[in-house]
Amino acid sequence: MEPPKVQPSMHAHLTQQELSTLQPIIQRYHQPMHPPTSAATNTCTSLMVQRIEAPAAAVWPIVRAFDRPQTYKHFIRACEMVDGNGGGVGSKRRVTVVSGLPATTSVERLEILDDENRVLSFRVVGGDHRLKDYVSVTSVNEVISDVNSSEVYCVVLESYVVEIPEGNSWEDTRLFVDTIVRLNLQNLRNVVMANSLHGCEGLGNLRICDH
Ligand code: A8S
Repeated sequence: MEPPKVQPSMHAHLTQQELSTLQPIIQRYHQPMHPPTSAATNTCTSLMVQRIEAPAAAVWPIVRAFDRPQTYKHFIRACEMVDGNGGGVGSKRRVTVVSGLPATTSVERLEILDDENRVLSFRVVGGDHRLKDYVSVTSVNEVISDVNSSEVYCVVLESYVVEIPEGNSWEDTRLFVDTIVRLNLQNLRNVVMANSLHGCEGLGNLRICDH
């Protein structure tokens, strides 16, 4: 089965207002998802969209913290830096995933950390799992509300390219990875919402308090 092209289905989920803001970012960071090589037939790509009712200043610090993915990523139990401190391209981290997955660890290299456009990208370079050559790009985009122009919210985009593991189909791979990414992005929204509720930043701990 021919993999569907990313663009039309994705655009269907975005409003005109969002699209005009996001177009340059999509073209620059989320578009080169179909590498023009023969290997392309063996890769799976996708793009996920998550809206968060908060300004980028509340979302980007969480996403950009390459050394602390467990703040919002669902299946990550621990993270240690194995090269650099996460502040620049080339830093590497080793994440340990929770049990029950077909994986234990993943070694990941920071490929893009762009504070101006709020874009982070990493590549899987090792570890014990089945997602070879996984590369993702996450961008945090602030959009002006078309209901009330003094309000802003975020559209977080996450695209990925991954090699289809031997013995798996394109559909299996896409379902597996889309599910992980969707959960991560939903959790990111929950963390941002919990932070704004408690007037604190970057912690992501939901605490019960009486004020
Ligand atoms: C991310 C995205 C993904 C992480 C996958 C897709 C992973 O950490 C998990 C299970 C695996 O089988 C592969 O942004 C791997 O982290 C949760 C260990 C890489």
